[in-house]
Amino acid sequence: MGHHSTYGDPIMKPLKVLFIEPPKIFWFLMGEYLPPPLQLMQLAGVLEQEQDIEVEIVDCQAELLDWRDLESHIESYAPDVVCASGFATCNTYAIARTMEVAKKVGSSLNKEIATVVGGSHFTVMIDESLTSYPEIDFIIRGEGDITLLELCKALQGKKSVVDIKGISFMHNGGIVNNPPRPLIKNLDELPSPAYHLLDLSKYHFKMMTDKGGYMNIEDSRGCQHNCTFCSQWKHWADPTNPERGCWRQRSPKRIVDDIEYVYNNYGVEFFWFTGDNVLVGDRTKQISQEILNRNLDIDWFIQARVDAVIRHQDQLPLQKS
Ligand code: B12
Repeated sequence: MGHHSTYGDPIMKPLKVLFIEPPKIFWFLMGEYLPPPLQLMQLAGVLEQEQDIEVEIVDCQAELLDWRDLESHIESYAPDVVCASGFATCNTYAIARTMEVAKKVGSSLNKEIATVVGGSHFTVMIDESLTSYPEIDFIIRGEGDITLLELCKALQGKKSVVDIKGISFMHNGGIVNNPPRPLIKNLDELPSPAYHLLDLSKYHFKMMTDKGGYMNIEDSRGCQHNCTFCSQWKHWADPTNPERGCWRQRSPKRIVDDIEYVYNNYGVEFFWFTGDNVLVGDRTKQISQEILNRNLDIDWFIQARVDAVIRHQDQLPLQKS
């Protein structure tokens, strides 16, 4: 693959970033399913807006690639940066192994690949992760969109890593935790996920629906509650008030714009909302209305606290229709 870019400074080679969903052990609990790696598509959507960054995603699950295939893929794409998501703890070893492979390939090309991880697991397990897995160069804590973009700029030599809020890394044998990054105020300002970087016809969730395809849709980040058993509100808490939940939403219009785009362009008919407590106010009513107005024949799945379901039971028939 060439390095040619039609944009930007023709002399400067674009930074090549490879997002990897590693080979995983099949998780039987949810029946036959293959989930789309939304976090990678979301982060890629932000990076691909930059003219001097080139982005690719490889989903080893969807493409049926084993570790050896992944190694050849990294070798042939020859990225400068490799990223993977530790959104669930059960994937940690697979992520560490991915970074180990990337470092191995990097050295064979006589060039070291920078390895970056993020997600809810790594955000809370910084010390253990950086000391147990020296193949991980950077952990991005919490909200990753802008932090990863800034880290890429630093790797291009346009910024210093010291100034990047929300990252942790090893330096001179010690762990450096840069200050936390303030949250994005308006989630509608983020670009849509880079859907076109994956073959969306591969994803499905048979146990949930007879409808075709499967896509995760971000409707909100965080939660207004502080349940003692849950890690999610902490993951998305405002760093200036870390002991309280913080809930930010995308507008119903933006959410349904993404649904409509994926439905029209890829024929996907099943959508899993990523929010932890989706039933708040009359928001789901507005989302249902948008879906009905646009004649989208889809199934959508939401998660909500039981008290919210009882409080908003009047909205349920509209969601079903
Ligand atoms: C959709 C979803 C699923 C889907 C699909 C997941 C997928 N992509 O494959 C399904 C239903 C398949 C699923 C399965 C499971 N899930 Co789940 N899931 C979610 C849910 C609701 C949304 C995830 C999402 O897409 N969010 C939107 C994205 C954009 O947010 P994000 O992942 O946090 O990413 C942002 C940052 O964290 C960060 N970031 C994340 N990764 C990276 C990587 C890099 C390089 C960088 C820079 C930044 C970065 O930047 C992103 C943008 O800001 C979350 C809860 C939640 N609200 O997030 C639980 C959640 C991730 N799931 C969880 C769990 C436990 C599971 C299961 C183990 C459940 C089970 N017992 O079977 C399985 C694991 C399956 C597997 N083997 O991977 C836990 C993980 C907790 C933990 N520490 O382990 C969560 C947090 C729920 C919870 N409340 O506890 N899940």
